Amino acid sequence: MEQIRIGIVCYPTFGGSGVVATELGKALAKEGHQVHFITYSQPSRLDFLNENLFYHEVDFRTYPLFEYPPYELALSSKMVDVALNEKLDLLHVHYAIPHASAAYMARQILITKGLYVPVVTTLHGTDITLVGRDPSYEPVVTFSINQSDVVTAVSNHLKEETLAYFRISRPIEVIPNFIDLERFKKQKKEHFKKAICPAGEALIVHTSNFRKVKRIEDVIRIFYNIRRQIPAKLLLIGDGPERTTAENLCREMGICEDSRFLGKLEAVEEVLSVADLFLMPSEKESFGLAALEAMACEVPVISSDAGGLPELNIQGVTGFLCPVGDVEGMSRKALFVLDKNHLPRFKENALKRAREFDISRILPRYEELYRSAIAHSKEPA
Ligand code: GMT
Repeated sequence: MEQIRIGIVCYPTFGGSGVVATELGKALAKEGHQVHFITYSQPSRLDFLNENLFYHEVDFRTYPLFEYPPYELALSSKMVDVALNEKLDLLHVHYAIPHASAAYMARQILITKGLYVPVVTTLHGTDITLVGRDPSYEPVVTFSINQSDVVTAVSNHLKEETLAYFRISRPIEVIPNFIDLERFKKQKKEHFKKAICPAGEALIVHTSNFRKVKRIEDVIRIFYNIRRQIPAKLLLIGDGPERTTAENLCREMGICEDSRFLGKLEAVEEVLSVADLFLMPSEKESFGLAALEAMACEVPVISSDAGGLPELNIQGVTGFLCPVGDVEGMSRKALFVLDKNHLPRFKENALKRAREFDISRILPRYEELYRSAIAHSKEPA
């Protein structure tokens, strides 16, 4: 198999698109491809050594004239530099803003140097459903998607949303999020469960970046309803703008004793290993990677029916889906799943479903797409 030299651009933060990009890069490197991450800081999951993995930091200078340092220009320049020096075959950018337009600029500069480096753009969610639609970005987002050599979206729903809201002239291929079942699997952590749930309480977990779209308040209210009926504990993993509001709500509702905010925990799978139920009541969710991680650890999911969630969570099989904001419905369904006569079946189904998104099934699709983009780029114009 011929090695491909790939430049990956993503947000290095604790967030879905960055996680997908980093895990994809790691898996490609293990397959023997050479992967160059180009970001403004080390991606949080880029945590192991492999001879095929490289990291290039985008350093951007500020100047007294700049109220806003032009990150996108620095990123394009870095892409050009890495593409030339590392002889990249392809650039794969995750999250359209500003990565797709920065990649377009880099590709055009490289053309003037006699090189055509195709650009693959993966749309992840809020770059389309929220931020990208804003008139302050929309023309650039539309242009840079249309200028990409290949465009992928992480769910059918996201593809449809993209086609509905932007004038897209390119085909969009759907490649769903994936999971590394070697890492995300139920581990024996009984001592941990005993420490958190000493009286055998049900353990409810939520993971997110605590943005408004995640509806953290619904998580707290659903938990409140569950806890009124059965002994239960809540663990919240992650951090973000809505955390203070969520903490205040826990205080107001008198459930601080039974809920704990864990912050940006790296070993999410250890907590998921002892969880009984995962909550994802999001207002928007293009795929729901955090729910897939839970399912891989045998945790059923109660979610909203927003975005691409129905493409992952199967109604009555791996959990339940209710309309956005239906706290009462989600609470009732949560209690149904937590019933000891039902829980084992839901757990088993969650794992079964997660297996369908095993990275070994998804990786070849990206490799195929890369090869075809590279082959096309070599065809005479
Ligand atoms: O969930 C977030 O807000 C983070 C966001 C991101 O781009 O970093 O996640 C999006 O991409 C993930 C990976 O493709 C998807 O699994 C998430 O569903 C999607 N989030 C939203 O659409 C809100």
